[in-house]
Amino acid sequence: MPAHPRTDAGALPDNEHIAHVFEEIADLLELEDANPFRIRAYRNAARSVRGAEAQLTAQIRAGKPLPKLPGIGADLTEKIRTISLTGRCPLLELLHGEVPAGQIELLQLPHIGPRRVHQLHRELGVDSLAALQEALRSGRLAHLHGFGPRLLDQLDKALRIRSARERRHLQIDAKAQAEALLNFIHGLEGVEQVRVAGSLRRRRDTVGDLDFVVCTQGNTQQLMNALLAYPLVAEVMASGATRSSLRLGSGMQVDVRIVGRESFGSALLYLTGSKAHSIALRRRARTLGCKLNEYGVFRGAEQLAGETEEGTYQALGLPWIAPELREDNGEIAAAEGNLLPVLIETADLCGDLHCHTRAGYGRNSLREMALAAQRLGWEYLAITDHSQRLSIGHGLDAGRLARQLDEIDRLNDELDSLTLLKGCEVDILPDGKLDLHDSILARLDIVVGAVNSNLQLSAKQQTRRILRAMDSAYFTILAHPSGRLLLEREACALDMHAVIRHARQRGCFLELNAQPQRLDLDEYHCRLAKDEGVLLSISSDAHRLVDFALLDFGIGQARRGWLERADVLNTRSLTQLRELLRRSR
Ligand code: DGT
Ligand code: CA
Ligand code: CA
Repeated sequence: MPAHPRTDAGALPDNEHIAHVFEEIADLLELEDANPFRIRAYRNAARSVRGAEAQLTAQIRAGKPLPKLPGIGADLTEKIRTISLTGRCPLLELLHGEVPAGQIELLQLPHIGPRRVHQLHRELGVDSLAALQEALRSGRLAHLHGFGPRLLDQLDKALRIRSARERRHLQIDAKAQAEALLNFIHGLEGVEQVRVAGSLRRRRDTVGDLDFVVCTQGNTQQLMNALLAYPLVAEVMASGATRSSLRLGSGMQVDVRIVGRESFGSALLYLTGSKAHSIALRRRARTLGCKLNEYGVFRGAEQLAGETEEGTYQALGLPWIAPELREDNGEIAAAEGNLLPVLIETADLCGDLHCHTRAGYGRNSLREMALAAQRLGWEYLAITDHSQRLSIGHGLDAGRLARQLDEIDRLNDELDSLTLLKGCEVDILPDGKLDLHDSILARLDIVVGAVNSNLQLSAKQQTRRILRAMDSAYFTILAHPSGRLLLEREACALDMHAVIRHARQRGCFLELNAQPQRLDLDEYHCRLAKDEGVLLSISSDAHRLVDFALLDFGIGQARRGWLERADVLNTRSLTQLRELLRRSR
């Protein structure tokens, strides 16, 4: 599944996008008590567009006539044309102006359609998320007809995820904003050094706020004033000569500390955290008869360290500890015993085992993907477009996959240093069967099995489903194992430990999907897989050339999971990889 259904600037509206617009129109019309026939027309149109064989926007932009679609007359054709050419739909914008904003927000919750929004309004006067939350908490919601315990539970979960989203940010979004501000601070007069600290430096999957440490030997107040003039600052919440808190226009909060050279390392250590790691370090300092704070390590009045992080750790009798490990999960003991892992780096990767081309949901051709991978210096790239089930016009059936395999053979003859591997992202059906026949799977080097539907099964059913899929002789890698979408969808109920153990028995592998919205496996299960001796594939799940760069996020997560080069499948040479894949059969 594409992890990012977000619309990026410049992307063409695809059929899914158009269908979604029509569905939203139908929902809003229903909220307005519009004519039922009109509402139904938009619902039918959505279904029709979704089922279309061709991409409508591409047809229109190529000047071709639209194919005949059931239920799409002149008026809807005109709307499709407008959406395709401008990305906008005036009717939808009009409706957005008419329907109360709170009701639109309610509509975006899962399991809440127009009828329930009406009911909430009519019977409880609820027409905003806040009012719904209140009704849920006070127990009033439970009295409403049709709002059983299961639905209440689901709503509670959805509301909690929403409020988490308001507070936290994807690492990729935090990183972009941090880099822009970092550049700005770099350019200010008197700045000797500036570093990002906090959870972003520890490369956590989501980030609450940004933390910066700035080093100057000059006047701190002057520097702070210059810093607060950053054009994207929306609000200064607190400000002093050496520390400030501000909010950017995006809503992101930023904490800034300015320190002198003698304390830069200790301030960086302190603000990088985590809090638990800092507390453990301070305890250690005390047992050594010293004191650790953001200014340095002190014995009495004497400063032993503080200028650098290395020096600060050293004064505590420890080697430098990578930020990704600083969670008080055994890293201090490991450091003490000189047993810190040598963490994996992006340069250790020899290839990527999960990506998509234009034949599936991707944007680029097979050849373009291959050449980009070759330029990255990789030895191999596995092409893994979706299998038929996700299709609705897109997934590969056996025939189209077979043609792609022939194309891979031809390209492999042409390519110098890169080898394309034959793969497929195959749906794991609800009963645990794979979505393609063994006769075609047998022709593949890699079968990336994925749960892309029925994510709500019970833990027992979901676990059984996945173990069964792994039992296929052709199964090689379990894609995005938990199914979570950060800030959007929680992980499936699943006995991950059982999945990991089964992978070891079967000799197959789990994926660490590097899409910033997935980062799935999480760090905890990465470490568990390592301990159980199951290799992970750090995969980009690229849908376009630039997505290969997303592997960095996967590497960050892998490092948080203590992974070393040897723990990762795609650090192996092609020969070693082929041997491991052969053994998994
Ligand atoms: P976040 O922003 O929620 O993603 O997570 P962090 O880890 O960036 O947390 P944040 O921004 O509250 O604080 C940044 C670092 O500053 C934190 O990792 C440790 C340090 N810090 C903040 N408040 C305290 C505190 O009350 N005590 C201690 N020891 N350290 C703190
Ligand atoms: Ca922070
Ligand atoms: Ca902070």
